[in-house]
Amino acid sequence: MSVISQGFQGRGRRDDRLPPGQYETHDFPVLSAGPTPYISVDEWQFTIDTEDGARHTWSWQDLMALPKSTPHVDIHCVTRWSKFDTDWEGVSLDVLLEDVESAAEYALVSSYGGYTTNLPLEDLLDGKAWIAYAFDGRPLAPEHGGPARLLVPHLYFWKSAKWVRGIRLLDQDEPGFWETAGYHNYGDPWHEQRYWGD
Ligand SMILES: Nc1nc2c(c(=O)[nH]1)N[C@H]1C(S)=C(S)[C@@H](COP(=O)(O)O)O[C@H]1N2
Ligand SMILES: [Mo]
Repeated sequence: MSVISQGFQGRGRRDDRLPPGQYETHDFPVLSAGPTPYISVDEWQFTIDTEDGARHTWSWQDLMALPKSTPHVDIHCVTRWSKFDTDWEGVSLDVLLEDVESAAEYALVSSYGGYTTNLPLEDLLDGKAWIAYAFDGRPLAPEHGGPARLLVPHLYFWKSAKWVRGIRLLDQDEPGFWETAGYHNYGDPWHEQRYWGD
């Protein structure tokens, strides 16, 4: 089988779309490490801080004024469920990072409520990640991360921080909440990178 078919969404046999050790579910399970924070769109803010200390801030209105994307993707949770053909609406990180000057290689994403997760900056670029605010044509429910969450479907779903509030761009990698607790630092579902040492 060619490598190309793996990431190819919406085509091919379903087996080809299921990463190793995963099963398909039609539910949308809720996985949260703590209570759901309720953030109104009036108080919601999203910031990107660069390694030089520059801060870029977007209000909800700012976010809504940006060009939107409608990613159609499969998602994979490290607890082994995968969900095919999920439909989202959001703003690509390419758009948000367009005017951000940075030579950083790493990103540390943080959420309202205190959750954090880390990934290489390049995994947020080139159409691979979004700030998503709608699911299935409706505003994103609070338990799924509303008003807005990170969506980075090519990595295990713990990287898709719910209730996202900001991203710090860093010269040096800094592990987030689950990464510190023993989850894999990168988390590629196709290589079954679940825990340290995988
Ligand atoms: N802020 C925050 N984001 C989070 C989590 C969390 O506990 N807090 N859990 C992660 C995990 S482990 C998964 S599998 C997905 C679950 O998203 P869902 O509840 O919408 O299915 O959110 C991820 N993002
Ligand atoms: Mo998860």
